[in-house]
Amino acid sequence: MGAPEERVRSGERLRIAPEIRQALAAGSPVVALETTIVSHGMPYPENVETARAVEREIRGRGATPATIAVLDGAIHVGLSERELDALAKGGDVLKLSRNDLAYALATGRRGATTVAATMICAQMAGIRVFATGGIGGVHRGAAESFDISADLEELAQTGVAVVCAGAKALLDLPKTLEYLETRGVPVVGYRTDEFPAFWSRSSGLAAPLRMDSAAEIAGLLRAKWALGLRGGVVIANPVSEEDEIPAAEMAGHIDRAVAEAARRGIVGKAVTPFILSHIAELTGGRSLAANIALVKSNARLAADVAVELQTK
Ligand code: PSU
Ligand code: MN
Repeated sequence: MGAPEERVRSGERLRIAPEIRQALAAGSPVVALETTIVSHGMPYPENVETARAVEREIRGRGATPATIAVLDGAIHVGLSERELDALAKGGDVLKLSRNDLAYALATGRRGATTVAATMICAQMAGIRVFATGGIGGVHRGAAESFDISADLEELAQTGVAVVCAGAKALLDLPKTLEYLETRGVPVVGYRTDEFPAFWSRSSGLAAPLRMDSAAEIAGLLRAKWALGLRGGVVIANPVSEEDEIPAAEMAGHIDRAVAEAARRGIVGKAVTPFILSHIAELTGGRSLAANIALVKSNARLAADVAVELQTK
Protein backbone atom coordinates (compact mmCIF):
# COMPACT_ATOMS: atom_id res chain seq x y z
CA MET A 1 0.00 0.00 0.00
CA GLY A 2 1.09 3.59 -0.52
CA ALA A 3 2.29 5.38 2.59
CA PRO A 4 -0.76 6.28 4.73
CA GLU A 5 0.65 9.77 5.41
CA GLU A 6 0.56 10.36 1.69
CA ARG A 7 -3.11 9.51 1.48
CA VAL A 8 -3.95 11.78 4.39
CA ARG A 9 -1.92 14.60 2.93
CA SER A 10 -3.75 14.38 -0.39
CA GLY A 11 -7.06 14.78 1.48
CA GLU A 12 -9.80 16.49 -0.52
CA ARG A 13 -7.68 16.28 -3.63
CA LEU A 14 -8.10 12.51 -3.93
CA ARG A 15 -11.53 11.01 -4.62
CA ILE A 16 -11.62 7.25 -4.71
CA ALA A 17 -14.84 5.63 -6.00
CA PRO A 18 -16.62 3.59 -3.31
CA GLU A 19 -16.16 0.27 -5.13
CA ILE A 20 -12.40 0.84 -5.35
CA ARG A 21 -12.15 2.08 -1.78
CA GLN A 22 -13.89 -1.09 -0.60
CA ALA A 23 -11.67 -3.33 -2.70
CA LEU A 24 -8.55 -1.65 -1.31
CA ALA A 25 -9.80 -1.85 2.27
CA ALA A 26 -10.55 -5.56 1.81
CA GLY A 27 -7.11 -6.22 0.31
CA SER A 28 -8.70 -7.24 -3.01
CA PRO A 29 -6.76 -6.78 -6.27
CA VAL A 30 -7.08 -3.42 -8.02
CA VAL A 31 -5.53 -2.33 -11.35
CA ALA A 32 -4.95 1.34 -12.20
CA LEU A 33 -5.62 2.63 -15.72
CA GLU A 34 -4.55 5.90 -17.34
CA THR A 35 -6.56 8.35 -19.44
CA THR A 36 -3.99 10.01 -21.72
CA ILE A 37 -4.42 6.99 -23.95
CA VAL A 38 -8.15 7.89 -24.01
CA SER A 39 -7.96 11.67 -24.52
CA HIS A 40 -4.74 11.90 -26.55
CA GLY A 41 -3.80 8.40 -27.70
CA MET A 42 -6.77 7.17 -29.73
CA PRO A 43 -9.64 8.67 -31.76
CA TYR A 44 -13.27 8.75 -30.60
CA PRO A 45 -15.17 6.42 -30.29
CA GLU A 46 -12.49 3.69 -30.34
CA ASN A 47 -10.91 5.32 -27.29
CA VAL A 48 -13.95 5.06 -25.03
CA GLU A 49 -14.86 1.61 -26.32
CA THR A 50 -11.32 0.45 -25.54
CA ALA A 51 -11.37 2.04 -22.08
CA ARG A 52 -14.57 0.17 -21.26
CA ALA A 53 -13.34 -3.08 -22.76
CA VAL A 54 -10.15 -2.83 -20.71
CA GLU A 55 -12.17 -2.39 -17.52
CA ARG A 56 -14.20 -5.50 -18.44
CA GLU A 57 -11.01 -7.53 -19.03
CA ILE A 58 -9.80 -6.62 -15.55
CA ARG A 59 -13.11 -7.57 -13.93
CA GLY A 60 -13.09 -10.82 -15.90
CA ARG A 61 -9.82 -11.75 -14.17
CA GLY A 62 -11.16 -11.02 -10.69
CA ALA A 63 -9.72 -7.54 -10.11
CA THR A 64 -11.28 -4.09 -9.84
CA PRO A 65 -10.36 -1.47 -12.48
CA ALA A 66 -9.45 2.06 -11.33
CA THR A 67 -9.37 4.52 -14.21
CA ILE A 68 -7.70 7.79 -13.18
CA ALA A 69 -8.14 11.43 -14.28
CA VAL A 70 -8.27 14.96 -12.84
CA LEU A 71 -11.74 16.54 -12.73
CA ASP A 72 -13.16 19.46 -10.73
CA GLY A 73 -9.93 20.12 -8.87
CA ALA A 74 -9.50 16.56 -7.62
CA ILE A 75 -7.78 13.36 -8.65
CA HIS A 76 -10.54 10.87 -9.45
CA VAL A 77 -9.73 7.20 -8.99
CA GLY A 78 -12.60 5.41 -10.73
CA LEU A 79 -14.66 7.29 -13.31
CA SER A 80 -18.37 7.18 -14.13
CA GLU A 81 -19.51 6.32 -17.67
CA ARG A 82 -20.31 9.96 -18.25
CA GLU A 83 -16.93 11.18 -17.01
CA LEU A 84 -15.09 8.69 -19.18
CA ASP A 85 -17.17 9.61 -22.22
CA ALA A 86 -16.45 13.33 -21.74
CA LEU A 87 -12.70 12.67 -21.53
CA ALA A 88 -12.93 10.56 -24.68
CA LYS A 89 -14.70 13.29 -26.65
CA GLY A 90 -11.74 15.53 -25.86
CA GLY A 91 -11.94 19.26 -26.16
CA ASP A 92 -10.07 21.00 -23.41
CA VAL A 93 -8.29 18.12 -21.67
CA LEU A 94 -4.73 18.60 -20.46
CA LYS A 95 -2.17 15.83 -20.82
CA LEU A 96 -0.88 15.63 -17.28
CA SER A 97 2.47 14.49 -16.04
CA ARG A 98 4.27 15.13 -12.74
CA ASN A 99 5.07 18.73 -13.71
CA ASP A 100 1.50 19.92 -14.26
CA LEU A 101 -0.61 17.68 -12.02
CA ALA A 102 -0.85 20.30 -9.26
CA TYR A 103 -1.64 23.02 -11.84
CA ALA A 104 -4.69 21.09 -13.04
CA LEU A 105 -5.89 20.62 -9.46
CA ALA A 106 -5.34 24.27 -8.53
CA THR A 107 -7.03 25.69 -11.63
CA GLY A 108 -9.85 23.18 -11.81
CA ARG A 109 -8.92 22.20 -15.36
CA ARG A 110 -9.70 18.73 -16.67
CA GLY A 111 -6.74 16.51 -17.22
CA ALA A 112 -5.95 13.06 -18.54
CA THR A 113 -3.11 11.31 -16.72
CA THR A 114 -0.01 9.95 -18.46
CA VAL A 115 1.90 6.95 -17.17
CA ALA A 116 3.88 9.24 -14.85
CA ALA A 117 0.84 11.03 -13.39
CA THR A 118 -1.17 7.80 -13.15
CA MET A 119 1.65 6.17 -11.17
CA ILE A 120 1.65 9.09 -8.73
CA CYS A 121 -2.12 8.95 -8.26
CA ALA A 122 -2.17 5.14 -8.00
CA GLN A 123 0.44 5.23 -5.26
CA MET A 124 -1.53 7.86 -3.33
CA ALA A 125 -4.57 5.59 -3.51
CA GLY A 126 -2.61 2.47 -2.50
CA ILE A 127 -2.78 0.75 -5.92
CA ARG A 128 0.37 -1.11 -6.94
CA VAL A 129 -0.34 -2.48 -10.41
CA PHE A 130 -1.13 -0.42 -13.51
CA ALA A 131 -1.85 -1.36 -17.13
CA THR A 132 -1.16 0.85 -20.14
CA GLY A 133 -0.23 0.51 -23.82
CA GLY A 134 3.38 1.60 -23.99
CA ILE A 135 5.49 3.72 -21.67
CA GLY A 136 7.12 6.93 -22.87
CA GLY A 137 10.89 6.94 -23.23
CA VAL A 138 13.90 8.61 -24.77
CA HIS A 139 12.90 10.22 -28.07
CA ARG A 140 15.00 9.89 -31.20
CA GLY A 141 17.20 12.93 -31.43
CA ALA A 142 17.08 13.38 -27.65
CA ALA A 143 20.75 14.39 -27.67
CA GLU A 144 19.57 17.61 -29.36
CA SER A 145 15.97 17.97 -28.15
CA PHE A 146 16.45 16.71 -24.56
CA ASP A 147 13.04 15.03 -24.99
CA ILE A 148 12.97 12.22 -22.46
CA SER A 149 9.56 11.17 -21.12
CA ALA A 150 8.91 11.91 -17.47
CA ASP A 151 7.54 8.35 -17.33
CA LEU A 152 11.12 7.09 -16.95
CA GLU A 153 11.89 9.27 -13.93
CA GLU A 154 8.59 8.25 -12.38
CA LEU A 155 9.46 4.59 -12.77
CA ALA A 156 12.68 5.35 -10.89
CA GLN A 157 10.90 6.82 -7.88
CA THR A 158 7.28 5.64 -7.58
CA GLY A 159 6.44 2.13 -6.43
CA VAL A 160 3.92 0.98 -9.00
CA ALA A 161 4.35 -1.89 -11.47
CA VAL A 162 3.55 -0.87 -15.05
CA VAL A 163 2.37 -3.55 -17.47
CA CYS A 164 2.97 -2.38 -21.04
CA ALA A 165 3.88 -3.70 -24.49
CA GLY A 166 7.35 -2.18 -24.16
CA ALA A 167 8.05 1.42 -25.06
CA LYS A 168 6.52 2.97 -28.16
CA ALA A 169 8.66 2.07 -31.14
CA LEU A 170 8.75 5.68 -32.30
CA LEU A 171 11.30 6.19 -29.52
CA ASP A 172 15.00 5.44 -29.29
CA LEU A 173 14.57 2.05 -27.65
CA PRO A 174 18.24 1.30 -26.88
CA LYS A 175 18.59 4.64 -25.05
CA THR A 176 15.28 4.05 -23.27
CA LEU A 177 16.58 0.75 -21.90
CA GLU A 178 19.90 2.34 -20.93
CA TYR A 179 18.08 5.08 -19.05
CA LEU A 180 15.93 2.58 -17.15
CA GLU A 181 19.01 0.59 -16.23
CA THR A 182 20.84 3.69 -14.97
CA ARG A 183 17.84 4.68 -12.85
CA GLY A 184 17.55 1.21 -11.35
CA VAL A 185 14.25 0.14 -12.89
CA PRO A 186 13.78 -3.61 -13.40
CA VAL A 187 12.52 -4.37 -16.93
CA VAL A 188 10.95 -7.80 -17.25
CA GLY A 189 10.06 -9.45 -20.55
CA TYR A 190 6.94 -11.54 -20.02
CA ARG A 191 7.42 -14.87 -21.77
CA THR A 192 9.99 -13.26 -24.07
CA ASP A 193 13.75 -12.76 -24.22
CA GLU A 194 13.29 -9.61 -26.28
CA PHE A 195 12.16 -6.16 -25.27
CA PRO A 196 8.90 -5.75 -27.25
CA ALA A 197 8.38 -2.74 -29.52
CA PHE A 198 4.71 -1.84 -28.90
CA TRP A 199 3.05 -2.64 -32.29
CA SER A 200 5.68 -5.32 -32.93
CA ARG A 201 6.87 -8.27 -30.85
CA SER A 202 10.48 -7.77 -31.80
CA SER A 203 12.89 -4.87 -31.27
CA GLY A 204 16.16 -6.71 -31.73
CA LEU A 205 17.01 -5.72 -28.13
CA ALA A 206 17.31 -8.16 -25.27
CA ALA A 207 14.86 -7.86 -22.40
CA PRO A 208 17.02 -7.26 -19.32
CA LEU A 209 15.05 -9.84 -17.29
CA ARG A 210 12.57 -12.56 -18.14
CA MET A 211 9.66 -14.10 -16.24
CA ASP A 212 6.99 -16.53 -17.40
CA SER A 213 4.12 -16.23 -14.93
CA ALA A 214 2.15 -13.64 -13.03
CA ALA A 215 3.11 -15.39 -9.78
CA GLU A 216 6.82 -14.94 -10.51
CA ILE A 217 6.26 -11.26 -11.31
CA ALA A 218 4.35 -10.77 -8.06
CA GLY A 219 7.31 -12.38 -6.28
CA LEU A 220 9.68 -9.86 -7.84
CA LEU A 221 7.47 -6.94 -6.79
CA ARG A 222 7.23 -8.23 -3.22
CA ALA A 223 10.99 -8.72 -3.02
CA LYS A 224 11.79 -5.29 -4.44
CA TRP A 225 9.44 -3.44 -2.13
CA ALA A 226 10.31 -5.59 0.91
CA LEU A 227 13.91 -4.46 0.44
CA GLY A 228 12.75 -0.87 0.57
CA LEU A 229 13.96 -0.23 -2.97
CA ARG A 230 12.16 2.78 -4.32
CA GLY A 231 10.49 2.87 -7.70
CA GLY A 232 8.47 0.79 -10.10
CA VAL A 233 8.95 -2.16 -12.40
CA VAL A 234 8.34 -2.37 -16.15
CA ILE A 235 6.56 -5.55 -17.17
CA ALA A 236 6.89 -5.78 -20.93
CA ASN A 237 4.21 -7.99 -22.46
CA PRO A 238 4.54 -8.40 -26.22
CA VAL A 239 1.49 -7.88 -28.45
CA SER A 240 0.14 -11.24 -29.66
CA GLU A 241 1.33 -12.68 -32.98
CA GLU A 242 -2.15 -12.30 -34.50
CA ASP A 243 -2.32 -8.62 -33.60
CA GLU A 244 1.24 -7.45 -34.23
CA ILE A 245 2.55 -5.49 -37.18
CA PRO A 246 6.04 -6.82 -37.88
CA ALA A 247 8.87 -4.43 -37.00
CA ALA A 248 10.21 -4.38 -40.58
CA GLU A 249 6.83 -3.14 -41.78
CA MET A 250 6.48 -0.55 -39.01
CA ALA A 251 9.94 0.93 -39.51
CA GLY A 252 9.05 2.92 -42.64
CA HIS A 253 5.78 4.24 -41.16
CA ILE A 254 7.55 5.33 -38.00
CA ASP A 255 10.32 7.10 -39.92
CA ARG A 256 7.77 8.97 -42.01
CA ALA A 257 5.69 9.99 -39.00
CA VAL A 258 8.74 11.14 -37.02
CA ALA A 259 9.95 13.16 -40.03
CA GLU A 260 6.49 14.69 -40.50
CA ALA A 261 6.37 15.74 -36.82
CA ALA A 262 9.78 17.43 -37.24
CA ARG A 263 8.68 19.13 -40.49
CA ARG A 264 5.61 20.58 -38.75
CA GLY A 265 7.69 21.71 -35.77
CA ILE A 266 5.76 19.59 -33.29
CA VAL A 267 7.56 19.48 -29.94
CA GLY A 268 7.05 18.60 -26.29
CA LYS A 269 3.98 16.75 -25.15
CA ALA A 270 2.32 17.02 -28.57
CA VAL A 271 4.89 14.73 -30.18
CA THR A 272 3.62 11.32 -29.05
CA PRO A 273 -0.10 12.01 -29.78
CA PHE A 274 0.77 13.39 -33.24
CA ILE A 275 2.93 10.42 -34.18
CA LEU A 276 0.39 7.87 -32.92
CA SER A 277 -2.40 9.40 -34.99
CA HIS A 278 -0.20 9.88 -38.05
CA ILE A 279 0.91 6.25 -37.94
CA ALA A 280 -2.73 5.16 -37.61
CA GLU A 281 -3.41 7.03 -40.88
CA LEU A 282 -0.34 5.61 -42.63
CA THR A 283 -1.31 2.04 -41.68
CA GLY A 284 -4.97 2.45 -42.58
CA GLY A 285 -6.00 1.90 -38.97
CA ARG A 286 -3.98 -1.28 -38.43
CA SER A 287 -1.74 0.32 -35.84
CA LEU A 288 -4.83 1.39 -33.90
CA ALA A 289 -6.20 -2.16 -33.97
CA ALA A 290 -2.85 -3.46 -32.68
CA ASN A 291 -2.81 -0.77 -29.98
CA ILE A 292 -6.31 -1.74 -28.80
CA ALA A 293 -5.41 -5.44 -28.71
CA LEU A 294 -2.19 -4.89 -26.78
CA VAL A 295 -3.85 -2.70 -24.15
CA LYS A 296 -6.47 -5.38 -23.49
CA SER A 297 -3.78 -8.03 -23.23
CA ASN A 298 -1.80 -5.85 -20.80
CA ALA A 299 -4.95 -5.37 -18.70
CA ARG A 300 -5.37 -9.14 -18.37
CA LEU A 301 -1.77 -9.65 -17.30
CA ALA A 302 -1.93 -6.71 -14.88
CA ALA A 303 -5.06 -8.19 -13.29
CA ASP A 304 -3.35 -11.57 -12.94
CA VAL A 305 -0.34 -9.91 -11.29
CA ALA A 306 -2.60 -7.90 -8.95
CA VAL A 307 -4.43 -11.10 -7.96
CA GLU A 308 -1.12 -12.88 -7.27
CA LEU A 309 0.15 -9.93 -5.28
CA GLN A 310 -2.84 -10.15 -2.94
CA THR A 311 -2.43 -13.92 -2.53
CA LYS A 312 -0.69 -14.56 0.74
N1 PSU B 1 0.06 3.91 -24.35
C1 PSU B 1 -0.70 3.98 -25.47
N2 PSU B 1 -1.05 5.21 -25.94
C2 PSU B 1 -0.68 6.36 -25.30
C3 PSU B 1 0.12 6.28 -24.12
C4 PSU B 1 0.45 5.02 -23.68
O1 PSU B 1 -1.04 2.95 -26.06
O2 PSU B 1 -1.03 7.46 -25.76
C5 PSU B 1 0.55 7.57 -23.42
C6 PSU B 1 0.89 7.36 -21.94
O3 PSU B 1 0.06 8.20 -21.17
C7 PSU B 1 2.34 7.81 -21.83
C8 PSU B 1 2.41 8.84 -22.90
O4 PSU B 1 2.65 8.30 -20.55
O5 PSU B 1 1.72 8.17 -23.99
C9 PSU B 1 3.84 9.25 -23.25
O6 PSU B 1 3.85 10.60 -23.53
P1 PSU B 1 5.25 11.36 -23.69
O7 PSU B 1 5.97 10.61 -24.77
O8 PSU B 1 4.89 12.77 -24.10
O9 PSU B 1 5.93 11.29 -22.37
MN1 MN C 1 8.30 14.38 -24.11
